[in-house]
Amino acid sequence: GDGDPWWKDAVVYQIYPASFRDSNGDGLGDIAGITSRLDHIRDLGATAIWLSPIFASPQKDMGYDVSDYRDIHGPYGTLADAERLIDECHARGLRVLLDLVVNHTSDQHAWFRDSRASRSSPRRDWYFWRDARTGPDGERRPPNNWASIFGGSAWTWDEGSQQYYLSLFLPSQPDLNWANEEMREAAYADMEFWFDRGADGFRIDSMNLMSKHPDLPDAAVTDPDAEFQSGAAWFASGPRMHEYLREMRARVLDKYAANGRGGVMTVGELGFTKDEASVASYVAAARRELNMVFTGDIVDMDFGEAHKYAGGSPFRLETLRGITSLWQGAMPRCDGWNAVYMDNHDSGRSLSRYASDDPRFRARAAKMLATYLTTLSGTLFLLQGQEIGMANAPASWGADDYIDVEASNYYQSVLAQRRRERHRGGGGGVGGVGGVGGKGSGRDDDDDDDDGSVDDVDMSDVLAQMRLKARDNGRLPMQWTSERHGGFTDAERPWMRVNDDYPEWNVAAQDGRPDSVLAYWREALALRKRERDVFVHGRYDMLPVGRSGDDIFAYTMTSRRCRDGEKDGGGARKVALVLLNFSDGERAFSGQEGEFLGWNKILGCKDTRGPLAGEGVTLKPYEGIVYGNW
Ligand code: ISL
Repeated sequence: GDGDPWWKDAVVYQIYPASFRDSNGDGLGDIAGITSRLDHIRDLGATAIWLSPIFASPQKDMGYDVSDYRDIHGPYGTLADAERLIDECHARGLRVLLDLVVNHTSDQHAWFRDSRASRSSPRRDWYFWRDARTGPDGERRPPNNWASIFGGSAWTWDEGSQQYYLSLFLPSQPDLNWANEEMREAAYADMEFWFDRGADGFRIDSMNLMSKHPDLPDAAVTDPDAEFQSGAAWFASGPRMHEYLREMRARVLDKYAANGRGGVMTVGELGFTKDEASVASYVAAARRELNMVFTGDIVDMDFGEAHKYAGGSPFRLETLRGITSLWQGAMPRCDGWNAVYMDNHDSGRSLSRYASDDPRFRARAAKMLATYLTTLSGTLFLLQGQEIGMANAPASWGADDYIDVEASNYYQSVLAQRRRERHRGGGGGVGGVGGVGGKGSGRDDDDDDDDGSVDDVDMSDVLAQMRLKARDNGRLPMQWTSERHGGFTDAERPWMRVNDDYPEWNVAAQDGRPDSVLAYWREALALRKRERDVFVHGRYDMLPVGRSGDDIFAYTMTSRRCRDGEKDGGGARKVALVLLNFSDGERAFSGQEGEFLGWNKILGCKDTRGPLAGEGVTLKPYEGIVYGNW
């Protein structure tokens, strides 16, 4: 209402189709399984779903390698199943976002098959083809020194046509050339295909990689030990990026403004560029590009300097405060809009990384993070399982239990490097191996033990990083019941191992229990909806650390409107005080000179007290509380 577009108030529930619910007993989640559990999503208080890719795909990167955007991955179901899912969502007031993966396709897509067929193919220019360079010994070298995001060179040699093609992710994910207008038109037509079937918007994968610098120049050498270098300066946010987005907006998105459901939305995945001005350049309303972006800086907070898994930086509340304050402040300044989230399918769970999944603290920590997310201004995104406090895989899991390409490739490249070093007789030499290693290689897992040690080299440090950040963690099957495999599947074996903790941590065990994480999320989302002027659309102000203490994140959210019925010239607004204890000890908070005195507790664990008294409040480990001045 109030003239706000629907997507500003949306609570988007991300579904990872392979891991949500298996309806036909083949061990893999599917579309009918999703449709069967929509009531759970609606009852939670979500208002939209985002489906990670469901399209036809050889699944080399779990569907982020699409071979036909107008068809469904066979094991997930049919086009009719997808249409029924969309209808069933709409019948429950849920909108549907699909995942638009058009920076690249699968190498099995008809477009790429055509493109690779010959140098004179009409679609040759839909991808990036370049001649080889010649190395010092006359050997064939890639056209530039860019590293693939998944390891190795960003270029793949094509024997048939004797040229390299650009593949920033896997060799089986060739990058599309958006400079080609026909290519763009084909992508727009596929978007329309889904809007015509009721889709309400897209999450746009690797959005700002769609324009590269046309010369594809060599990258500066930032890692002298690595064979290939990050080319992000040349392949991210290239010169035509904004032109493409405006064209997409005018040519496709605006046409669906009158779709009967308030139009369609976009959220772009923004990588590598995170400064305020460039984010604003994508989302400032007047620019008519995207509605919002995922900036990625919270998800990346604990990545290592040289590589996600190479060491890493432990969680620092100071960093989270800074990121939160930056974007909460920046979006009102540019008339843009935030995408508020901490979890997605590309890393570990925030509960395990930034709070605690220790059984002593887990439930309270999950509620505390829910308190953080549900009180901020923006469109809220949560990942399936977050609503019941699902956690990362346990430390007892071995390297073989991680099956995603990203961590597996990294693990194998470090293993190979350490073996080389060992056999050369050199000790030491651990750490970053950025771009080295076989990409897309199969796993060499013959001598891995369950504790992650292999017989000749110690890999426990890498395994510890995977335990925190491997993408597998965000992709573990949904835990519905205490039955075998958490009620995710009736098959003997799920496609991916279910977390060991499912007998205790599942939807059925929490449903109807007022002190559960699930009940807390429902309550928090109901509060967010009821007090949308305070939270969704409110003004954020951080309390200085000097007043909150190092371990408490404290901020206020102030309603954008004056309180109903106030006659005093409109000075009085609703204000909420949010207190989040990110430590495993008790922490005291008190206002200054009577500030916040008598404010009522409006959200918090059942056993916390309120209203806020003169002597302040002592927060339990990982406790979150919200007080209101009403
Ligand atoms: O996963 C990452 C870090 O762990 C990112 O670097 C990620 O690869 C990047 O954000 C792009 O992600 C998206 O496109 C990829 C796909 O593998 C991811 O799942 C997707 O979210 C390629 O399509």
